[in-house]
Amino acid sequence: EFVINLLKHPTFLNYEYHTKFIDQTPELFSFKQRRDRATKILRYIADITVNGHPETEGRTRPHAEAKTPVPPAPRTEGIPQGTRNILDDFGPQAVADWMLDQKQLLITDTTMRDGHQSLLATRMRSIDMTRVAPAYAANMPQLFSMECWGGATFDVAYRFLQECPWQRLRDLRAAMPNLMTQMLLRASNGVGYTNYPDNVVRGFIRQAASSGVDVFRVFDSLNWVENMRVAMDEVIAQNKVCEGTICYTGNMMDPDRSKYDRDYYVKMGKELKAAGAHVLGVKDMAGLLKPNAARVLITALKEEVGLPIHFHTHDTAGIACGTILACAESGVDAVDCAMDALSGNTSQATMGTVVEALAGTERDTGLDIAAIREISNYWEAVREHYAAFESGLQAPASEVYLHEMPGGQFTNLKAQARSMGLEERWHEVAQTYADVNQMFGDIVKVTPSSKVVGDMALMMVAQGLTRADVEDPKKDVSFPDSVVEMMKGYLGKPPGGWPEGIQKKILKNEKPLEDRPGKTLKPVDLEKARAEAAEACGGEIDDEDLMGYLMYPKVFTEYRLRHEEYGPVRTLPTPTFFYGMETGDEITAEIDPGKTLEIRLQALGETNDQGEVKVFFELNGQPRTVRVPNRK
Ligand code: BTN
Ligand code: 3PY
Ligand code: ZN
Repeated sequence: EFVINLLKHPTFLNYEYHTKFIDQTPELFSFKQRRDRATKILRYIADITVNGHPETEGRTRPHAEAKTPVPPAPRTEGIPQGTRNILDDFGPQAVADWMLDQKQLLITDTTMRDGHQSLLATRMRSIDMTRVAPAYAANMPQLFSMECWGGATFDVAYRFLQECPWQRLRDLRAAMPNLMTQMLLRASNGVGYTNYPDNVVRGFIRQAASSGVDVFRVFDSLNWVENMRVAMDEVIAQNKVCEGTICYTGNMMDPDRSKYDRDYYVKMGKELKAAGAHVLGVKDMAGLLKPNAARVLITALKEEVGLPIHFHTHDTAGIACGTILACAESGVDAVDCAMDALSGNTSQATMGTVVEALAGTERDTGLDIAAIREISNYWEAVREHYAAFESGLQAPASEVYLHEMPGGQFTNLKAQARSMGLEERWHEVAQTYADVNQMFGDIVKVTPSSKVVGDMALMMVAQGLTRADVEDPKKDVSFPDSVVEMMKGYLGKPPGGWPEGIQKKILKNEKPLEDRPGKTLKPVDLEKARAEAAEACGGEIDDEDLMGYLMYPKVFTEYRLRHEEYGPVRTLPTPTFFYGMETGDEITAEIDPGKTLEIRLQALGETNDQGEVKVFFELNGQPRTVRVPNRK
């Protein structure tokens, strides 16, 4: 073992060792048994088969007859040219110029990011995406971009799916070389829930660009442009498309809520243009923009800002297609849609419907409706396997205009309310969420500010507190940590600052930050962090891993330790990953290109005195036995 460790050590391999190398390299003496990857995967399957997957326990199971999703075949030979070719050959400004020159309404497919984030709690696994990616590349080359990364998908991949999000990105990039990939980036919050030091934000963007992101939709959860500059500058420096984004909130047509009116959005649009945005994003994360307001907003931004506009909305109230058509009439350049089978409700507008509605008009999208139907049929079959993560939401609801929750938060908050025993009081939670928003001064609510409002609302409903109770200077209230941190200025500040009364009550005598947090957060010593991560994970930390660790130290470390135990489980089919196998089942898992495991479950043994079960497999025709603890 010692010799093997020595021969594999990078320092040794690079001839960089010296006489003290053995004394100073303790990992040479760590002889933790290393199983091969096939054995690790068998252990995983055995464990899930015997004990179940914690994430699906007690949840709705997929239909027994749920079909295996079959991706559509390419409709042409070779890979047609797409937007990625413009970016690669001529750069991001050429992409923006090209957008302005188009008559057709350009469409971004959000299925692989916001679609499942908003409908299936972000639980879609990479294998279900990468299998259909070649069909997108071949059959839908007219798409503007594929939103397939960022937002909540980053930490959910590590945390719940036992996958590396960077690998997903590289695989999708390789499978769709002609389409621009797109990510959602929370500016200084990266893909996390709080501001990170500037060098971490920059390092993350650099890595994302090099691993395959082409379009960065950059937003700030309080619409504070000052807090978006570092992220935008780095995207621009990487020669990728910088979509500087306005978050839409409230109701711009309501004279009683004049804080966010036409002029507010135009001013922010101009600031984003001055900050270097190639494209102006309009992110209606809750689906609050109504068609009549959309005409006013898009017309104003087109006339007064002059950048190409990319519009994003949610169908929570059931009106997203209508709003998109109003935007299209008003000259919007690009819009977001989800493939039919993962659209509607808290997700995006239905792509096939928008394409049909515009067919033969001036803004005809140029997309092939038959190709859309085929790909959507694939997603329909995929969705069946995620029944455990469906929210049970039955219908669109105009209540969104009251609470203003983002589509990506709605079902999460509902699940959180359920876990606190507040499910019966959901409409009270919704009203309280609206009250908290007013108490905080009417703010933009989008990750992470939306999570803070949600935390506060749940706390108030659970403790029976009203807004008046919370605001009463004489009443003692213990605020959630996230609320205290937001009032300290750790997420930046909203236009006009925080309401003084509530801020003072929360902070007592502590002074809040006035500057953006990145101005005072100390840069992270990256090589020190890498060493710390390597120590915690017991293995090498590459640049992608380092960024995972910096965003989510605990989540990343736990992922890595589980990876050491269970191997590349991302290669398992989704039913196997969540439910294990039935006796007699046979599956395949491609652990490397061309290296495929054929796995058959032969039998399950009895539980022995030590509480262990023997699980009998056939692996590529050879019998293999694995023992796992029975925790049931
Ligand atoms: C860490 O890994 O050390 C930090 C993880 C922080 C994740 C935050 S906690 C609340 C919120 N909900 C999530 O699912 N993620 C974030
Ligand atoms: C995210 O930040 O994940 C969002 O989807 C915000 O809308
Ligand atoms: Zn969204």
